[in-house]
Amino acid sequence: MSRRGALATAASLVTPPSLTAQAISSQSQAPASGQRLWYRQPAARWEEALPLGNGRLGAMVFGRVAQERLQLNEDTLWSGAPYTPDNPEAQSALPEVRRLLAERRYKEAGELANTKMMARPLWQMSYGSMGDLLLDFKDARIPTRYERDLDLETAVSRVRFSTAQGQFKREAFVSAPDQVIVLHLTAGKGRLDFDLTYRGPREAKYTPSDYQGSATDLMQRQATDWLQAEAPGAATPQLTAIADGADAWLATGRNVSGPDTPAGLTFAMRVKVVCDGQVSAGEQGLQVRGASRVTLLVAGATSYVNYHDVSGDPKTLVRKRTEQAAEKSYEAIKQAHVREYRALYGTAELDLGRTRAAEQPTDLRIAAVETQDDPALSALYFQFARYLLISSSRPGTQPANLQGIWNEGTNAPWGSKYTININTEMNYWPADPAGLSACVEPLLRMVEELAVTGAKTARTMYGARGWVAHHNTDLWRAAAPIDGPNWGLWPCGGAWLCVTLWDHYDYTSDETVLSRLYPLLKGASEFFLDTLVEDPQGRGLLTSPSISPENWHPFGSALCAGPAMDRQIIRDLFAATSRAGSLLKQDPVLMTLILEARARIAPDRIGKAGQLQEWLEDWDLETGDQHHRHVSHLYAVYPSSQINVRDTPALVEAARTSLRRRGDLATGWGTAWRLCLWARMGEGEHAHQVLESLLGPRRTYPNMFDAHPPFQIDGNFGGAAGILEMIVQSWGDELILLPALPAAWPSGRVRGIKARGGLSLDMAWRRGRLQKFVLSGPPGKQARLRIGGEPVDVVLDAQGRYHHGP
Ligand code: FUC
Repeated sequence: MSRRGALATAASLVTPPSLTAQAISSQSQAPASGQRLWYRQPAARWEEALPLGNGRLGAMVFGRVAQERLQLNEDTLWSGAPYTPDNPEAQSALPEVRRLLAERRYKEAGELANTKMMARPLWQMSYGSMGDLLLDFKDARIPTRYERDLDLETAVSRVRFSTAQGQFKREAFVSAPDQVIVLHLTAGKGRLDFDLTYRGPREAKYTPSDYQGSATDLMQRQATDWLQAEAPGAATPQLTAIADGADAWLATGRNVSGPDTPAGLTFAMRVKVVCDGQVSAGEQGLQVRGASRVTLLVAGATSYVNYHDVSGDPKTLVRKRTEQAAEKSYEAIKQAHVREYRALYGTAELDLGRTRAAEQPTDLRIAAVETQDDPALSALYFQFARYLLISSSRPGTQPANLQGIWNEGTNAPWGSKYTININTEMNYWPADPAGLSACVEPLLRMVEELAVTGAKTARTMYGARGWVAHHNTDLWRAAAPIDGPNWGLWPCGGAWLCVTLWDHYDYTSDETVLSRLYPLLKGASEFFLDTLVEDPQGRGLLTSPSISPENWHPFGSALCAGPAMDRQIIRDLFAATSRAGSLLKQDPVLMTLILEARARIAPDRIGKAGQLQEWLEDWDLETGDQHHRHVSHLYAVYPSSQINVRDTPALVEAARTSLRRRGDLATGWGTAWRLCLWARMGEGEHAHQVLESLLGPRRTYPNMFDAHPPFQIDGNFGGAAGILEMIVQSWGDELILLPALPAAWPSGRVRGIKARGGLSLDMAWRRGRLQKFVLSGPPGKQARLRIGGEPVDVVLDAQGRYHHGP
């Protein structure tokens, strides 16, 4: 199909029959900056609604005409209560499990681990929704003009439409300074008459195709149901919703219980109406009549104080926040929000060029990725990821979970938890390079808490010093192995988080981060000093028991000793701990032990197909799933750089063989990881091909959320890291400019991209060649750049700058 033909088909799929072609073309102009997502129809499904957030509070805005729906989230509204899932039987079973593994009796080892070593309860607690606000408009009509958008430069979402009754505009954002979700509605000519109801958290509906299909289905919609409306929820015993004064509605409730764990949290949601019409309270909610301007101020909170304290008072908090916000004008709240948001978002820019494709609505661009040249869509994807990180992870909030903070129901996919065998780490891959170091603080705080719960797990399960976390954790910082040994009995989750945080320090050179991080690194390292075992065949030190996440070897269970990823992560952990220890002049004896142990870890191995071995044994060709989504053993190439094109060419060749065998088709995050890997290995065209499959409708929903499927935010973040990795790389004490530039991005520009050692880069290129750059950082700092494969040493001047080019 020709490019033109593909475009025409995609457009006709979503053109609502009720709007004429003329009406559509007379609608809004494409934005000048391009930094927005925009649509010509409201959201029919959750994956079309637009996400807003301040790190803690989230809202999905549907932009519907007859019934606006704001789906709400609060980042501490999880199931269950404080709990300690460590299994005391584990320690006595541990030597036997190890012995069975050393004797290659994998099936028996798996069975014993399954009965003796797993967490109690076996499953963790789940993140959930805080319900919905529904605004039902009286006498709604089909619009003659309609547009909704999300402006990434202000973090404000707008809906604008005209009907026979007038012109209507809505603006929504989530304010960090005022801690409220704000929806501002105005009517030019017409009137705003609507009923406002609150619907409590409920289960979301997922069909098998939500898990097995791709986002493509959502692009196939033939028509728009302009007056779509959902039913209000039924009352539940856990929820009370009442008028709270003449112009506010207050809902209070309890979270849901978790596996073998009672419900331990209370939550409150309060919405306050400020308007120039009449507000009255009824049985079901509030009625607003005869207004031309309405502002809704929504606060949400739970009784969560921290992972072992749930004594907060959410009702008082939501009253205070809504009343305080109501004392300010809408404009003042909005201005404070935009100022605060821009301080983060404005730090970095990316321009990859612009074609006419960029003038189309966002959903049509996603649908046509593989058939039209649209470099600006990659830049938009990058900036959308930055927007998502700012909106889901700010100092003081919870870290971004599997869905950031946006979740529709109480039955979230994979519990919308912290899966720390790839997903949580991937969430933070772009943070530092993309100028959002401030957003990493929640991850550091979570790991500080995990180091406390994980110390109990280490003692109880392994009789070891230090701390350990396995493949998942939750709001309550559970650290024991869950879900069964083939997924959960992996001791390197905490170590990988530590290395991710070390990278954060390496980028920022922030002394406070270093001093908070050192005890975490030290504890994680002590755990491995106590638990690594000698390979009976003398190949070196190994973890045992473990798995290669979440792949299987063919011998009856996934359990094994010393998978490649573990050895690679622990090598990085030990290196980071010893660097941190020497920088802070701490624990010299321990540091020597750590470096000695590091040198004895079994090295990476090349197998019979020339591949990098995923396991210590050469099992790769014998596994059932040759295209497995995880590429754990390639950790050493990216995000680590232990294996790299400069120092270890034979191993990088083996990694390339492994990656080719795995193929490019994977889940959203699996695709994003492959993108980062091809970029790291300097293969720009291959990386770009993988990027197109990530940005296209198989792996990206109309609202630009990543499709695992279902929605999982890691792909958005990993994708952004990969896009940057094609343009700038920072590893091995070098800053590499344009290392994997594809032909599709001949000219472009970046501003504010960060590199290790506190460096910041602005750069422009034309016709595939570097044109100019400015490097800034600490005055007098020496840096080694690599440009066109050649090393270039530079020294920053007294103002902390180095300038090259016109
Ligand atoms: C890991 C992955 C899955 C999914 C889940 C949340 O288990 O293997 O694909 O991303 O985390």
